[in-house]
Amino acid sequence: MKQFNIPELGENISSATIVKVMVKVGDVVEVDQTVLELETDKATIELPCDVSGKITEMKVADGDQVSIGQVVFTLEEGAAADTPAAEAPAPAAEVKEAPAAQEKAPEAAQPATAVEEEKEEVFTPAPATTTNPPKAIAVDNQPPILSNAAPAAPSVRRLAREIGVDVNQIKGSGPGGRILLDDVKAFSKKLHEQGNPMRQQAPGASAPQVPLPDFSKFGEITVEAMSNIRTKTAEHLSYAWQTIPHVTQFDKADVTALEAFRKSYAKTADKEGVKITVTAILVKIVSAALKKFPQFNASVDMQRRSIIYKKYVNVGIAVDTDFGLIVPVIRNADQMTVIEIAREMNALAERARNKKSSIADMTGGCFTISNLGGIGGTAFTPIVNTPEVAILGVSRGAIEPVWIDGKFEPRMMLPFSLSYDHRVIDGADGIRFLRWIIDAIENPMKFIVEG
Ligand code: CAO
Repeated sequence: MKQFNIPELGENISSATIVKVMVKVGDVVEVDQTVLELETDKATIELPCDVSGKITEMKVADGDQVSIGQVVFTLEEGAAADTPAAEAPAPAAEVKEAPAAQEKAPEAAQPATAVEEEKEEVFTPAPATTTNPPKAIAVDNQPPILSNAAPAAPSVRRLAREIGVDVNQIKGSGPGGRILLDDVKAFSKKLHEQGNPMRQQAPGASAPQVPLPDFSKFGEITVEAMSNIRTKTAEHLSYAWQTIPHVTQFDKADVTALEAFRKSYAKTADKEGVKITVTAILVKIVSAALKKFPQFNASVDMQRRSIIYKKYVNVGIAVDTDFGLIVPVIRNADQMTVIEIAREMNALAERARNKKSSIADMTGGCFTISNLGGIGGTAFTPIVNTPEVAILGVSRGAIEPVWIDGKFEPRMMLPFSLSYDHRVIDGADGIRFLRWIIDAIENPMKFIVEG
């Protein structure tokens, strides 16, 4: 009898949530067949099987929190499948059509008492969730401290999150101090009796739930459950917005010469099988800027009153996908040529859009670039991707009249919006950093000398 276990998913990843179990008891699985869709706080991953055989026992279900090494199912070698091909489980694409309903199913099917029996949750580090232990929240940008996680089942955490209660403030009445659903309800009631629902809000927790009006009174509506990625994005951005004092500075670079070069170089790049886009060039320049201005390649640890400076340069790229915003990371971008960056960026974006990102693709970022210019816009205020301390937004390049040597000249101008964490970066540094980037774009020779 063999078994399939949750493999290592990447550095600092100790657990994940099962979005979908794609096989069932009686199925014959092959090596490399996708058997689970897993989600960490960074990515959704389709997990291939590394063993083959007939599944004899399934030990997990949709929505379970699983840890590295945990047994997923057991198999018997060389046995025939129980189910004829026509009755085989729904293919991945079909299953994917109704993620929300599938995620909710196990919880809805269980009575409250059964939910209380759930297995102890192995808490997933997720910097943005309301389930962060209080100490972790106080640390601001730091990921939660695992050992401090309140003992509570996933359904209990979910209820707390949904009604805007910080589970870590609740004293559990269950065995070993375990927090039960009733504890959450009683805690919430007490807070409301005290007349200040805001008291339950730890820094970074999402806003308390204010009852919504019945919109259907005003017209037709449809209601969709949030996907896991959308939920995580919402929590992460709320956390960043509430903990980081944001400043955004705007400026423009004259990219006329850069655009002319891109056009002239297109054929050569073609031979390399890549397209040199503005984003790829920006990754290169930003990587050099991060070395020149280390306070932009940092994280804040308010608990220890310290700033962590990184000697490595990993640049995250915001990628727009059908299922939401994903930020894959180009590792050691400072050591790559623009061609290598372009190639890596394409590969990462493609994997992200096909839901094939690995954990390594999604972690370890130092700074993020969000280029919305391919779509449009003149400026925006990007939210810092905590625990990073700055993000560069790029809007649409356009030809503008620029006053040069006593006359207007048509120049291609690229707008930038740099947001940063004012706790560690002062305004003067912010504009120095942005001006250095613009200078490097406009004077590539200076960049070669200094960058
Ligand atoms: N101004 C004008 N044109 C731009 C531009 C800009 N700032 N940035 C890109 N373009 C152009 C490109 O040159 C290309 O045009 P051509 O096909 O004529 O050469 C076209 O727009 C498409 O570019 P691209 O998207 O294929 O390539 P990219 O490397 O510039 O960008 C990526 C890659 C992954 C950043 C982009 O595809 C993307 O997903 N952007 C959205 C990011 C996002 O969602 N940010 C929001 C985060 S906060 O919610």
